[in-house]
Amino acid sequence: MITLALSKGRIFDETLPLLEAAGIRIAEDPEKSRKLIIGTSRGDLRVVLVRASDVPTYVQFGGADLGVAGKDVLIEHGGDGLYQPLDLRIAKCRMSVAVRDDFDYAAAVRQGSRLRVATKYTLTARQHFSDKGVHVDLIKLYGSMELAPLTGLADAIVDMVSTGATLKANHLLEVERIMDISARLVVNQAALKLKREPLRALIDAIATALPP
Ligand code: PRT
Ligand code: MG
Repeated sequence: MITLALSKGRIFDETLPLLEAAGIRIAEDPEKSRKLIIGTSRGDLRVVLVRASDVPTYVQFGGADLGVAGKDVLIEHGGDGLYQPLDLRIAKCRMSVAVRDDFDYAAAVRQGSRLRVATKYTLTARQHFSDKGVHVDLIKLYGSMELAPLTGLADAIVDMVSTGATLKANHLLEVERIMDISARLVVNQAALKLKREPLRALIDAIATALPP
């Protein structure tokens, strides 16, 4: 049996067409069912539904043989024990720095001010500001980063931006793009040895299903 870890929402929705192109159909709609383990049209493949940030952990420790996770999540996880054979080029967005539209970020950086930055992505944020030589106090949040500058919790946030609509609706401005983000296929390295044939075949089928 091969176990594939996916998270509900955009990762599931955007992985589905790739699986279908590889000839694999998923037995149930996770938004309608409460099941956490779902079968597929292939008897030897099942899907487990986990939190997006838990996908690398499931794959690392063998709770799943492979999974789909955003580059943002993989950087914060560290990638230990994970083989990353494919950039699936799905769930695309960018990781950016944003501030209130009335905050002069350039001036604050020029003056060498110490900035308070709220984010879920503390490793990436620390690296980014250290590369720029900007001193920051990081505040770890787990959701709704956009609220932090509006309430005075932070001067800036590091978060994912896709259309920019969320920033705009909250009077925030994207002031720096840190990196482009997309979702990757991650595979447990031990499973790749033990289940070499079926895993290789599945990885190849997904690779072939990727749009050019
Ligand atoms: O929701 P949960 O806490 O369980 O986990 P999650 O938020 O990490 O999961 P999910 O499903 O929201 O995101 C899974 C992955 O999708 C992320 O790890 C990213 O790699 C990728 N992705 C792609 C995004 C976005 N686009 C995105 N737009 N993740 C989050 N967003 C959020 C962003 O944080 C912001 O709040 O959408 C908002 C901005 O969107 P726009 O379109 O208004 O700019
Ligand atoms: Mg989310």
